[in-house]
Amino acid sequence: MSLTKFHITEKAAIKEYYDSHGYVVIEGLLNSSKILNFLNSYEKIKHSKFFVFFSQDTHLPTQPKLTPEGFIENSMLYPASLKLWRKFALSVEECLVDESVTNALTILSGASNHVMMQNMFFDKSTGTIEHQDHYYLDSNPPGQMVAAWYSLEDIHEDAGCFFVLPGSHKGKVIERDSGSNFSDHDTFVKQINTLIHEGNYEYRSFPLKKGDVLFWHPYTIHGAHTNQDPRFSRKSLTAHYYPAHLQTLYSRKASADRKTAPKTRKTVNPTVTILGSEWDTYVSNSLHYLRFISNHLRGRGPDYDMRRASYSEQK
Ligand SMILES: O=C(O)CCC(=O)C(=O)O
Ligand SMILES: [Fe+2]
Repeated sequence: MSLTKFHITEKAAIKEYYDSHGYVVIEGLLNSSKILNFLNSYEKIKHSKFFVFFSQDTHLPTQPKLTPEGFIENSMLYPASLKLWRKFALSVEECLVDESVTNALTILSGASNHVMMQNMFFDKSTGTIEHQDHYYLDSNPPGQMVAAWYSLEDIHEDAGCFFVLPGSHKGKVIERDSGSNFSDHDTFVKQINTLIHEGNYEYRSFPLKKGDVLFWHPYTIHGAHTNQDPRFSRKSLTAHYYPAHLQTLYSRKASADRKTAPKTRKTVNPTVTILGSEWDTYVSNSLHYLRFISNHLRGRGPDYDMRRASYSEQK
């Protein structure tokens, strides 16, 4: 099936498609020199004995484990905050705040300034379970966050493609009990499966081309298929942004009570900041090392897991 893609100049059509389907693809949005710069710095860190990152799929601090084909098994959470690895973190940031991307965000959100609240890197598909991002993070008022999935290579159909369930953003939204610290995650996974069953939604997969970017709504159900052929990587970045005049949902109670704006840091693009101060990035990056060692000594497991292989009833 051919995929509908837009050019960044088709502003009205982009917004209309996003509002009605809950996602939109803009082709060739990210230029290849930024992608190349990222891939070069990635090749360096992935072979480092000292590189520790927080794994997005298993929710644990991890060292790169390479497949026989040379791809990192785990996905990275917050690669733009790994400031102990400056060049790598900067190369991620330069992709995620590219002017072409912020132009697209403005078309979708109507805002001229945005805050990036999360980012991820996948070398290969980790088979992400079906979910609505709203359960994990969103803007406050909710529903205004915009997520983006960046294709860093031509993605093969068997690479474990990212997928969305078009129109699912218009259905029921599953809320998180914000005090639960994700202890209701298993219930959430079941509730999403019920929604999919009841809504009889189509799964639309995206074997996108290098530089294409897919934007989706925080209520849209999405995930990724399991890799079907270990020769194919699925190099991709993702990021979640909210309009700068709004707040974040589920923000820590203390800062919500004080009504203080969350700390943010500047980026190379004046219209985007990133949640968390410069100092926070060094602290969190250093904590990955401490937690990595302490988990190793205590045999501690994750709070929750994003891989479909960990949920036996998932396909
Ligand atoms: O790329 C994936 O496998 C999942 C990414 C995702 O769900 C997200 O960034 O919100
Ligand atoms: Fe997601």
